[in-house]
Amino acid sequence: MLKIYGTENSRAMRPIWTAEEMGLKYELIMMPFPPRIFMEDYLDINMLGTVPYLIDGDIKMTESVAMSQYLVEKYGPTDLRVMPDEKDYPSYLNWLHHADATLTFPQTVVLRYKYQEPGVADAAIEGYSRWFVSRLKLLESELENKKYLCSNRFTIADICVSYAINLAGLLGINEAFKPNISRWTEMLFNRKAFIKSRSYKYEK
Ligand SMILES: N[C@@H](CCC(=O)N[C@@H](CS)C(=O)NCC(=O)O)C(=O)O
Repeated sequence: MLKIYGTENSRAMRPIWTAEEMGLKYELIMMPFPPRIFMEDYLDINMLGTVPYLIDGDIKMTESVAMSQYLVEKYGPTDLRVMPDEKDYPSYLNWLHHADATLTFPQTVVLRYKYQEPGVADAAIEGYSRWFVSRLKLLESELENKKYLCSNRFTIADICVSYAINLAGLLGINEAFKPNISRWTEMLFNRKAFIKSRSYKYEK
């Protein structure tokens, strides 16, 4: 059976939310954060110590966006996927990559120096928060006249990109909540599958 390792509010929400939307059966292992410190055995499973980690038979994956993409492609058909013959396919690919490579990346620096190593690089918190917010220009303008990012329907592009806004809320980066982004995430974060994906907790 499909197995996902995660921690609360981490990027694991991307594959979990995707699996929930699709009604897939999966085993979820919730751990304390960061697992490389609080659950050292986890390094025997995923040598990077990062979450999420997905196992499906012989398949092992360490990238959250790729996991969402894998689930829709392997276990579809589903409207969550944009097909290569659709007009928005290149934009879909761009948003999937933008989600982690451009948006979540600066947030990782904020998380690290605000909560994991306070006092070590305080200036990076403010600098990388500002950098993240300035990178939201593209998303805010894309959502000007759109309900969803691609193909006029809810897809994993919405899941993967909006995770960064959820994280911004947790990190206290309130400037992220620009008008179009706020309207869009209010709708997305009311979905049953999102609420479920955020409800999973680590229990000792
Ligand atoms: N690009 C990877 C990044 C994975 C990653 O760095 N996850 C964070 C949590 S959201 C993590 O595991 N941090 C803890 C650590 O680095 O020890 C992805 O999208 O899954």
